[in-house]
Amino acid sequence: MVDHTKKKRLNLPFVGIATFGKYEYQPDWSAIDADVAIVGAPFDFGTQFRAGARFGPRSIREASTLFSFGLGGAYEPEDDELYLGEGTRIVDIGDADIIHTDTEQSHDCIEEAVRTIRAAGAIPVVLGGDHSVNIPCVRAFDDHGPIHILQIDAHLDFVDERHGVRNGHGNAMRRAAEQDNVTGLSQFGIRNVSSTAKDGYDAAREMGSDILSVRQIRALGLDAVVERIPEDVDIYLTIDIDGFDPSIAPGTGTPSHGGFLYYEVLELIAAVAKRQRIVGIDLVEVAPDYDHGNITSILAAQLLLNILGRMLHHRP
Ligand SMILES: [Mn+2]
Repeated sequence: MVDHTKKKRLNLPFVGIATFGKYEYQPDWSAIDADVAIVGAPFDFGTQFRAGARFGPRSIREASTLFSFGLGGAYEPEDDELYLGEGTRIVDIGDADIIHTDTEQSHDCIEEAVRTIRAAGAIPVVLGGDHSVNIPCVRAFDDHGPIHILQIDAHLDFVDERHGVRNGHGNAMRRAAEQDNVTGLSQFGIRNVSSTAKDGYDAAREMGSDILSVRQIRALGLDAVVERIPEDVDIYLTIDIDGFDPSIAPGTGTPSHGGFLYYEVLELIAAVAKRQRIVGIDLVEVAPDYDHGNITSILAAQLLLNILGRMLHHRP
């Protein structure tokens, strides 16, 4: 009989505790020592249609184990490059605390998590949660130099207020645009009806936003689209999973047909990561209970790991 106590564990993706990518769990937020720190923001009281994104972080973590075969990194035959190889310093610090019914306290906890990661010198990657979690994330960058927001989304999320609500998932990009160090926004994938009315689009354009639909991006082509993003500024990336087509991302609260496919978004972000610094990321609106095949969470995990691989590989 083989003595398994002496054997190195194979540790297949379905074995063990599901941290993000099966990277180390660091529950001590005063001891973050990494290039990238993952934190969950399981908050969905900002939704105006189907809730459920509070279960996004757990679902994305579980899906992300698929990409943790322990092969010493992710070899990409198309690029002939090894991404996330030995020496990759990614940690999962768990979740921000969430206080039921209380948006302000919950957002404060998310902001504190992002500030803590930044103070440790790591790049924060936030797993939502609905898109309102972007509000405390961008706020936590208020002492950073100029940043440009790159948003992948079906919806503009540029509502000023509705019935006094200013921090729901339809307000996020408006709050970001109001912040002093946010110099502009690229809002890509925008289509169809959402909470933002025409006045919101007018305000966004006035406040420095470049709005492109999926069809406009396809007509322009990748290079022309990348050229439209200012080059001399750090990028904060916010990815709403509903920017993708519901045929590949059904597990979300407000699906909108006519969305992006996987490589359209990965190639765009990879080109940006090659050119300039991406200083923070949130990926939001994965609501896994609407998708029993879990392809939405797998998409989220695959996209994030491939973005991180390219960011760390091309790091200036
Ligand atoms: Mn959104």
